[in-house]
Amino acid sequence: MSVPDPAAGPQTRLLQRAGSAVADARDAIARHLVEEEFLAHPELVHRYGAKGRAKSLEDAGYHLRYLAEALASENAQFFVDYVGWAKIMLAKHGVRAEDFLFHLQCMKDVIPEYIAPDLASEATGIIADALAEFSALAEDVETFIDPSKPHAALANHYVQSLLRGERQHASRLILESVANGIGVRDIYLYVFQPSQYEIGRLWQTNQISVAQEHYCTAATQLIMSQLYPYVFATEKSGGRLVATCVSGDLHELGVRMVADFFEMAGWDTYFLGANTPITAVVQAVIERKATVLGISATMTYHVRTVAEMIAAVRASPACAGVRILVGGFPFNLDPELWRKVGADGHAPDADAAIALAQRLTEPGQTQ
Ligand code: B12
Repeated sequence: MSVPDPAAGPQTRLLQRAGSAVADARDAIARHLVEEEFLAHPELVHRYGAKGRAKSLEDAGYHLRYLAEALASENAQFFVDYVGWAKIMLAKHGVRAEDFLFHLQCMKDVIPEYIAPDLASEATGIIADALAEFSALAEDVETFIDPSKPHAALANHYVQSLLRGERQHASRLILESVANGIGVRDIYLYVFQPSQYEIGRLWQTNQISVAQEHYCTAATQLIMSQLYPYVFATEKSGGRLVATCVSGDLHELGVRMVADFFEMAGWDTYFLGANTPITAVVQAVIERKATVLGISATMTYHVRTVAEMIAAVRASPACAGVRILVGGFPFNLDPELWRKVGADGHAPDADAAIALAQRLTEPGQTQ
C-alpha cells in the first residue's frame, strides 16, 4: 500500500515503488506503446478508423492504472482479472483478441525504458503472467440471474422492466412482493444485487447503453428509498455505523445496502455515499462516535486510497476504538486484502457484514 509501513519487508517495498513508478510514468508509457503498436501494425488505422489511435491511448492509460495498483497491492491477480474483464469488453466492441494481446506485449516491451530495471522486472513479470493466461481467460460472461437462487424469476422481471424503461412497473413489482411477504433483505440480496451485476454485464458486453445502465441504477436507488419505511422500522439497539465509499469511488449502492442492513439490525447508521474525502470520514467517525466504520471500494485502483483512509482514521486519537470493515469487489477477489490495508475485517456481502460487526464489537474480539 502507499501508506509507508515501517514493518514492510523489502519485497513489499519494491512492489510499492514499482507501482508508484508505473503510475508516475503512465502517460509517457502509454504514448510510447501506442506509437510502437501503430508503427508495427499500420493497418490498425484502417481496422479501427480515425479514432482508433486515440481510443488505444485512452485504453493504455486504464491498463497501466490497473497494473500500478496490482503492483502496489502485491496482487498480480488484480491485473490478470482486469485483463480478463477487458478481453471481453474489447471483443464485444469489435477489438480483435490478437490486437489486444499485441498492445499488452508493446506495454511489456516499453516499460523498461521508463522505470528502473528492478522495478521494471516486477511490472513486466505481472504482464507476462497475464499474457500467459490470456488464451484461457473467458470469452464471455454469464448472466448473474441464477435460476437456482431464491426469487430469480422476480429478479428477471425486475431487470426486464427496467430495460424497457418501466420504472413504475419495476417499483410495483417490488412493493407488491414485500407486501406479499418477501423480506426486504431478500429483495436487496436476491433482486437488487444480482440485477445490478446483470446490468453491469449487459453494459460490459455492449448490449445496453451507458444511459440504460444509469437509468436502471437510478431507478433501483429510487425503489430502495421506497422501502425505507421498512428499513427504519427497527428499534435501536446501540451500535453506531458510519458507512462510506472511499474517495474517488462512485459505486455507492453496495455500501448503502450494507448501511441499510445495519439499520434493519437496530444500528444507528450514518451513510455518506460516494466519493467522500478522507478528512470528512475522520470527522464523521468522531462526531457520530462510531463503533464501526464501513469503507467500500469497487475499483481495484482505489485500494491504496482505502489504506490511506484507514491510516488517517487510526492516526486520529479521537477515533480510537472504532472497528473498521472493508468491502467491495477487490476485497472479494482477494480475501486477505483487508489485512494489507489495515482493516479489522472484511465481509463479502451485507448479510455477512452484520454478523462480523457484531462479533468485532464484542469486547476483545477479532475476525
Ligand atoms: C452502477 C454502476 C456504476 C455507476 C455507480 C452509480 C452509483 N450510484 O452507485 C457509475 C455509472 C457511476 C459507474 C461508474 C464506473 N464504473 Co461501474 N458499475 C456499476 C454496476 C453496474 C453496479 C454496481 C452496483 O450497484 N452493484 C450492486 C451492489 C449491491 O453490489 P456490490 O457493490 O458488490 O456490494 C455488495 C458487496 O460487494 C459488499 N460490499 C460493498 N461495499 C461494502 C463495504 C463494506 C464495509 C462491506 C462489509 C461490504 C461491502 O456488500 C454489498 C451488498 O451485499 C457495476 C456492476 C457490478 N458487477 O457491480 C459496474 C462496474 C463495477 N463498473 C465498472 C466500471 C468499469 C466503471 C467505470 C470505470 C466506467 C467508466 N469507464 O467510467 C466507472 C468508474 C467510476 C468510479 N470512479 O468509481 C466495471 C468494473 C470492471 C473492473 N473489472 O474493474 C463493472 C464491474 C461493470 C462491468 N461488468 O464491466 N458504475
